[in-house]
Amino acid sequence: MWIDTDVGDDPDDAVALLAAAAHPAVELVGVSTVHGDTEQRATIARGLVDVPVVAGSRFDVDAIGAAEPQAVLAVGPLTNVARLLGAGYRPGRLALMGGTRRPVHHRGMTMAVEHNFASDPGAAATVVDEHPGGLVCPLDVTFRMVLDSDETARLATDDRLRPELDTWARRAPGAPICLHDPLALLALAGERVVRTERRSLAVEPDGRLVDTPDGTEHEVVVDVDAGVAKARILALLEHPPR
Ligand SMILES: [Ca+2]
Repeated sequence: MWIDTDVGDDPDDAVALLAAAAHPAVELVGVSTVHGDTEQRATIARGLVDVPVVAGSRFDVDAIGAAEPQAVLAVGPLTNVARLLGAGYRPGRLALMGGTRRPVHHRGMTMAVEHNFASDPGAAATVVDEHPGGLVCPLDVTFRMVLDSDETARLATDDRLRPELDTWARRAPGAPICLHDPLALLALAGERVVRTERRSLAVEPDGRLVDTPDGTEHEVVVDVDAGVAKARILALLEHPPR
C-alpha cells in the first residue's frame, strides 16, 4: 500500500500512517505528501514510518511506480492522485477519504463540502470520474469516528504522536480528535467495520460530491460501527501484531 497524505494538520493522518505500518494485512511501501508545504509534511511522515517518503513537490509517476503498490490510499486533497492518473498510472485498488454525500455538522459548523475535495475540486473530479470502482470513504460517515475523552487519553499515551497532538491542541484548543483517515485504511484493508454500497458519483466545481446517474460507479462507505472501528485502530497502535 502507498499512502498519499496531508499529515501535519489533523492528527488523524499520523494515526493512519502508524496503523497502516502496524496492520497485519498491509505492507506499507511508500508515502507521498500533498497540499501546502509538502516538504514539511514529508519530514513529519519520515518521523512516523520507516518507508520511502516523497514530498508532493517532487512527486511523479516514477516515484510511486518503482514501489509497485497494489493499492493507493489517499487521505488528503487529491492533487497527487490526479497527476498519477493523468500520467496513465492506474493503481490496482484506490481508496480515498473525502467528499460528503450530505451536509454534516462537524466542528461547530455545517459542512456541505468536505475539506479534501474543496481544496482541489478539479483533482477530486478527475479521480472520481476517471477511476471507476474506487473505494470512497466520505465525511458523512467518518465524522462518527470522533474520540471520547477515554479514547483520546489512550491515543495520547503514544509518544510517536506527541508532536502532532501538541500541534493540534495549539491549533484547535479543545477540539475533539476524529479518526477520519484511519477509517479509510480499515475499509481498504477489508475490515468488516464498515458497510459499503455501489453508488454513481460526480464532483461539482466547488468540490461537492453528488450521487447522480450520470456519474461514475464507486464503492462508497455508507455506515460504520464506530466503536469497534476506533477500538481496532487504538489496538493497532498499542499492540502492533508484528
Ligand atoms: Ca488527511
